[in-house]
Amino acid sequence: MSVSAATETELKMNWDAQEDPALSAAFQARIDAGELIEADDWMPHNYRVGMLRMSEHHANSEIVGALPEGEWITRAPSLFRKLALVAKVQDEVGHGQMLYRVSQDLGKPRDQMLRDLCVGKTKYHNVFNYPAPTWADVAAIQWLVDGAAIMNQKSLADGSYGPYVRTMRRINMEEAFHFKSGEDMVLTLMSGTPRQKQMTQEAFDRWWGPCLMFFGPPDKESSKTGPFMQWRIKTQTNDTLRQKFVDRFAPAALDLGLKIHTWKRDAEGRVVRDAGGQRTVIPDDNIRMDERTGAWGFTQPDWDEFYQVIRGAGPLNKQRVGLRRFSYEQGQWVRKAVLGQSAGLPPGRN
Ligand code: FAQ
Repeated sequence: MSVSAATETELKMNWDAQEDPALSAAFQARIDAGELIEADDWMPHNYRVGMLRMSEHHANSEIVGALPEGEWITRAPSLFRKLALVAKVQDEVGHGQMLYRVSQDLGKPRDQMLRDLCVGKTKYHNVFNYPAPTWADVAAIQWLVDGAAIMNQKSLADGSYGPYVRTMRRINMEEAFHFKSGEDMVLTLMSGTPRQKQMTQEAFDRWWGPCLMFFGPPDKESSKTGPFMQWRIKTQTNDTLRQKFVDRFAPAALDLGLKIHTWKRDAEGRVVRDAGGQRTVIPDDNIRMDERTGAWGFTQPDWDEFYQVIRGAGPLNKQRVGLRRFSYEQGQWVRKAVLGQSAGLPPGRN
């Protein structure tokens, strides 16, 4: 069996769409009054498509996001950590299921979403395209990635689309457990042997930059922040959330004894690569608190890397999408059987 991109439903933004002015004004008045929009309410085409894109991107991220940590279930260092990790990975997949349900109600069939993900037609979060080579990476993911997710999702829980807002409230409660578990794991490792501390520093270096990118491109490059904020699909800009993340995690990392690094740049601020494409790690000298504002300075991540990763050329994009595709193909006979269609045999048994 091969998976092809879906063609049935093409839901695209259309900024030339002519909406009924009276309905649009009434819709905006409801948003401005802080009301929640429900699935069967009238909504402008671009609100529906924008909300669907966000919710589908989020659903995709949850199920692909289960993969880097899922790889560690059989290698967890103790039964206690293994049980916590199994529960965590199961939570993330469950979040994906809830978010696909929210997305379906906005007009895109679930099977189409799964197929679009399998062929790279739709996106998922940049962070899940990186390897997790050590147990300290699992700790860094639960501390930093879940920490970033909570920060973003708390702001999304103040949004305008009822089904997504209610899902965010539920998900955020579960993410808080993941974050606490990550904090405990990082603390344990940083209280351990010199080798464990070194391993944690290396993992932190791998995840700090991708987590800065987690909140999306700088505001000046973000095409959707303007309209999304007007409709309260987003309630804070990418740069505001990134700054909050740094204010929360830079001092916490330093307190734990971690160092914050960045890449060496040229005079124009571009990241320097050697002939083999390698970058040089240097201390981030901008990491300090502005006593006047309380905000922490930091060096921007490598935005060229961000765009490469979200366009499908990150370190593990092919493997992550390939595994989703494999699992979609393996499960096809089960989906058919559930629907009462002729299911045939599982792959490899015919
Ligand atoms: N990665 O104009 P903007 C989790 C794309 S779940 C990939 O700023 P927007 C739990 C963006 O789609 C994490 N692509 O876009 C967990 C757009 O592409 P387009 C998932 C990104 O929509 C933890 C283009 O760049 N959370 O972590 C990223 O206003 C551990 C231009 O960007 C959500 O999805 C990115 N980081 O803002 C699970 C939350 N950033 O449409 C397992 C909901 C931007 O032009 C383990 N989503 N892009 O093709 C959002 O908050 C927003 O959609 C943003 C992007 C912030 C992602």
